[in-house]
Amino acid sequence: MSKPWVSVVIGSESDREVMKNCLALLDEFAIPYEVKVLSAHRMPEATSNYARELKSRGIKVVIAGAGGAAHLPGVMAAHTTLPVIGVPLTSSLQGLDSLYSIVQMPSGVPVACMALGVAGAKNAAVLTAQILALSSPEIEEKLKDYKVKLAHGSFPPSSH
Ligand code: RP5
Repeated sequence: MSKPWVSVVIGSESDREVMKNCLALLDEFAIPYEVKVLSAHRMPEATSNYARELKSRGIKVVIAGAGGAAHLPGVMAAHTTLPVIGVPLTSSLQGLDSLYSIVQMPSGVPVACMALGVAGAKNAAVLTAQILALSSPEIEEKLKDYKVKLAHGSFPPSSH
């Protein structure tokens, strides 16, 4: 297996089911990734240590999915200069708590906030591919194929 380019961090095992939609698309784009379960509040030191080391390990993009107060993407962004894509997951308050936590990052520490749930999980993979395609003609080709498949209904653009 090649060295991962993408870190997919989830706040709990309970987030994995929805985030599988993200992993499936990363596989489709042949983007090497690793998945880590890290809670920013239950495992604060492990989370910050992991975030700090990502760049030196060759990771290029971070995807962080979390529910509830959903501070995980923001904590990752606090500890790295890599782009962080946040996926708000529904665990309470219909996911509005997660959405607001991720989208409303204070000035200076951005997180690219996706849609809630499955649509956001998928879009996180597509946005990651678009970032990586800037320096990878292979991924650019796969993105073009993906858009053709989308147009033909092979990947129905589900919103949930
Ligand atoms: C967050 O709290 C996780 O991202 C998850 O979405 C939510 C619930 O976590 P568990 O109580 O299922 O571990 O930290």
